[in-house]
Amino acid sequence: MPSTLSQYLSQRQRLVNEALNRYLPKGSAYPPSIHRAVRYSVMSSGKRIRPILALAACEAVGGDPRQALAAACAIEMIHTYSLIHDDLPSLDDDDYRRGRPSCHKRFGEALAVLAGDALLTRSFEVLAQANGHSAAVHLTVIREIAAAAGTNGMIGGQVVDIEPVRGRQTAQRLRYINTHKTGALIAVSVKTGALLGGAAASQYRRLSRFGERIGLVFQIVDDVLDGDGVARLLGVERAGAQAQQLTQQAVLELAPLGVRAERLRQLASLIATRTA
Ligand code: GRG
Repeated sequence: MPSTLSQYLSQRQRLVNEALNRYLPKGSAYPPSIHRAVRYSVMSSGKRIRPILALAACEAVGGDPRQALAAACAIEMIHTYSLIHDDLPSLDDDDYRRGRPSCHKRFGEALAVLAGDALLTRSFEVLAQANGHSAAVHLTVIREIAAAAGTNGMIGGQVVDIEPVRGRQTAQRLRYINTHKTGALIAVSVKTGALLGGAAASQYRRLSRFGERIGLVFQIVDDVLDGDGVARLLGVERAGAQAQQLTQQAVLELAPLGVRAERLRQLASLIATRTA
């Protein structure tokens, strides 16, 4: 392994940030207000965990990470749109995001709604332009990402999350929220990298299971950090143990991929042990 994990993460964040900068309209492009709002939210201190997972999954099946770069950026655009909309007064009403005022606090509510819409639209424009793959792979990637972002994925999870709970919260309902609201976009990041790296069918199945598990771990850890969701239902200790067990199961899926999957193993452990 040529570099430490933290060097690898910085190098990958730089690669993703440079590509995002290229894929987004310039701040001066007409009408500048929306492009400034879009750039303000995207070009901030996000960890870029989803695009980095996509690039690592591409490498894990022997692909060149550049093959997955455009799609990885498209996923980060969708993620950023979800954060902008989630922060709106009608949803979480958050004043701060990524260490600075949220998009609607800085640009007003109307532009924040439109910035989210613009990012979702731009992400599919970038996906449709990404070349160098067969039409079949290209279409599968677009379909998988759309499904992960829609009502059978992130939006579905968000809707169940905001609905009032009638009676007792159940583990089944929380599992749905966690696998859909946050898990789906993380899982599809891994699937996208695998598809664009030319994964064989068995590798794709294994990486899909890996992605689904670490996607769920990501949200369980979020719940543990916030004392919310699964952590409130099961207690912090049992929720933590569940996250650990899922991470072990996820990493076991990578065994046949050998050393090429080492970064994915490290990313899984980072997701399981993150403290922020
Ligand atoms: C409103 C369309 C819509 C969807 C909302 C994913 C989501 C669904 C909302 C995000 C709200 C949230 C804070 C969820 C908890 C988990 C999560 C996605 C945290 C933020 O992701 P990180 O930690 O953030 O990867 P950075 O800033 O590093 O990109």
